[in-house]
Amino acid sequence: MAIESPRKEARKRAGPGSKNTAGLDLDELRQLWLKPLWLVLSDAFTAEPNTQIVPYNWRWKDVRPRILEAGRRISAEEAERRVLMYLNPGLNGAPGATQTLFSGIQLIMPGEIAPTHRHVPSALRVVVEGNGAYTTVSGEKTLMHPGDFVTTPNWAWHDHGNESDEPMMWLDGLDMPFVLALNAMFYEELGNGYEIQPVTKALDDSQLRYNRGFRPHDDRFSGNYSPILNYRYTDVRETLDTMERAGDATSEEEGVMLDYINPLTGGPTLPTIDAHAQLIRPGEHTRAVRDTASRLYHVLDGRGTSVIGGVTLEWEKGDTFCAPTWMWREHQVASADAPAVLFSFDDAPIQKPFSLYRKQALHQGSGKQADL
Ligand code: GTQ
Repeated sequence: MAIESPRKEARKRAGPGSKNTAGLDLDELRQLWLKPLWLVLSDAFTAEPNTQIVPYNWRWKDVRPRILEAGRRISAEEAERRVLMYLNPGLNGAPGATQTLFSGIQLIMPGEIAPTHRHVPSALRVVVEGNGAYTTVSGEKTLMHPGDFVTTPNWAWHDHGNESDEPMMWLDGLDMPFVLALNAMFYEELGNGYEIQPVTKALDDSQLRYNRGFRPHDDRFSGNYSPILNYRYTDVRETLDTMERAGDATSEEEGVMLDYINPLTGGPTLPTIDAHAQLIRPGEHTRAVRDTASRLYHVLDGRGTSVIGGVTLEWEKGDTFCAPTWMWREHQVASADAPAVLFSFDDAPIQKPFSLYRKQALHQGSGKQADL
C-alpha cells in the first residue's frame, strides 16, 4: 500500500479545494477587494471544461411564425436589423447561443432594406428561406438562395435588401459574445444611419476571382478572412453528394464533411469562426465525439436526432441547435432512404492559436476515449 503524505491526507479530507479560512477576517478582506484563492480554487480549476451552456434546439416551426409576426409589426429599417436572437437557456437572457457565439434569425420583407453599418464582430449568414434577396459587403453584392453561406468580416461595411417578391429569412452567426467578453466592441453606422453604401464591384466578383482554383496574379488581398463573399449551397451539395457516392471521405464521427475555407490559406473563412457542411447518410449513426469548441448546427436538409451531453434533440430542416463545449455529441438520421445535411459553425479558431483546443472520440463498446 502506498504511503500518503500528510499534506495529501489533509487535502483528501477537505475534498477538492481547501475550505480552511485559517482564521482570516474574510469581511475585512472583502472590503479591501481581497480573497483567498484556496477557498475557490476548485471552482475555477476544474479537471475538465465546465460550461453554463446547455444543449438546445430552436425549432423552425416555433421560430418561423414569430419572425414573420415581427415582420408585420416592425420594419427592417426601423429595427435596423430585424432579428430574433437565439438565447441559450443557460445564459440568463444574455445574448449568446453559446459563450462565444451569437445566433439569430433575420427577416427582410420584399422591398425592405437593412441599412449599412459595420462592427468588429465577424458575421456569417446561412439562408433558410427565400430567394434573391441580397447582402452587400465592402462594395460587393450577392443574391442569396437557400443554404448559401455568406461571410461578413470584422469592420466590413454591410447592408441587406430584398428586391424579390418573397420574404427572406436567414440565420446569423456572430462572434459577438466573445468580442463583448473582451470589451472590444466597436460599431458604426454609415452617414446618418439610413445611408446605403455604393455597389462598386460586379455581382459575385469574389467568387469569380477566388472560387475557381485560381487567384489574380500579384493579388494584393491582405485580409485575415476569406475573400469569397458567398459559398453557394448548390456547389456544397454537389460536392457532398460526390463524396458520398465515392464513399471514401467519410469519418465515423462526422459522416461526409466539408470545411468552408479561405482559398488563400486553407484555413477558416473568418479568423474566429470555422464553418462546415456535413452529410449524414441514410441510417447512419455517427460515433460520439467531443471537443473544446462550442458550436451551432443548422439543419439544411432531412430529419434526425442528436444526443448532446446526454440530451436528445430531435431536429428537422430549418432547426438550429447548439452543442456546448466538451459534451459528447452524436447524430442519427431519421430516414433509411434520405440523408440529412447539417451546416455548423464553431469557435475552434479562437482556441487553436493558444493551445486550448482538444478533441476526443468515444469508442462504443469498449467505452474508450481517444484523443484526436
Ligand atoms: O445583419 O449586420 O444578427 O449587425 C446581429 C447584428 C445581424 C447584421 C445580427 C448584426 C447583424
